[in-house]
Amino acid sequence: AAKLSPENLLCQLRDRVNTTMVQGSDGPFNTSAWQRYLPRKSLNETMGRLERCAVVSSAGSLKSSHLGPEIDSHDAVLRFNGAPTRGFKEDVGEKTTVRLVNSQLVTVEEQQFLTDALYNTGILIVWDPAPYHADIHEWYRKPDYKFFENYKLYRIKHPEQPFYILNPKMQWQLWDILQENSLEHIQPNPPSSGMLGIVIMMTLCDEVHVYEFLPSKRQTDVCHYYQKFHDRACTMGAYHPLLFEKNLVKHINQGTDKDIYTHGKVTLPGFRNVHC
Ligand code: NCC
Repeated sequence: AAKLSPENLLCQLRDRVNTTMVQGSDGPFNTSAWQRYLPRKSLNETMGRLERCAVVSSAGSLKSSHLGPEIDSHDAVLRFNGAPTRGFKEDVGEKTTVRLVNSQLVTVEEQQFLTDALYNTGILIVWDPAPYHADIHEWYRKPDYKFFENYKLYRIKHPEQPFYILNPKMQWQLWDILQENSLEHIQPNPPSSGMLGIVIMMTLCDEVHVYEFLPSKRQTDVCHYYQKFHDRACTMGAYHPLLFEKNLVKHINQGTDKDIYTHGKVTLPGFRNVHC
């Protein structure tokens, strides 16, 4: 695989990754039973036009970063899964515009998705690992986690909070680009929530700053900034092709290496600002 130039790679991402949310007109969701649950407005309409956006990874290296005020200065902030802000404002900020959660979190009882108030702010998006390039019907019959029931329960409990289901096709469109631009064979598992969230924000915003996805000088084996748990795989990847995701993001970074080293900060253009 020949490495593409950063400009070319951005064009590939812009043109081949179709980031959409499941809509009432999509295949198996095209029933009156589903119409009541899916948000009426598109994600674009709900979010409006955004200039500067931040994506905050959950990495342990955010601890003692003092990045909170900088993160909160953005028009919109995306966070992942159960990453809290309460008690961590100083390092990660307190604004949450979008929270991207995986289907395991929504499904598994112990995660308390239906009851923890952490999930009640901002726009929610859930994604589920679909079989490689499966069509939406096949995925609907066999999701990785059976999250649909809890999705509906959450919607009944919080009807005013926008809550989208990420169309599963985008994860493999993105994976194909990761594979084409890597010298090694990548295991056929979908990209991490982190990588998906970055691409979602690139579709919505003029400019995206990503924090501690590429680790700074604070790099640590501590998995999350909000837990004591140590595991190297959190940063390097085990199930998800994290290392390949990070190489790709490094390649298209428009910020400086110093920004990565001191702030764990990457600057990416929104797709509106990518001209091919
Ligand atoms: O840990 P997780 O990810 O929720 O982290 C969100 C994203 O932040 C980036 N990250 C995280 C830690 C770290 N040290 N370095 C990082 O770069 C990654 O991009 C990551 O995607 C996930 O991707 O959904 C994941 O979810 C967890 C877990 O399911 C949720 O936290 C809910 O409890 C997975 N962990 C386990 O299943 C044990 C993780 O593998 C992937």
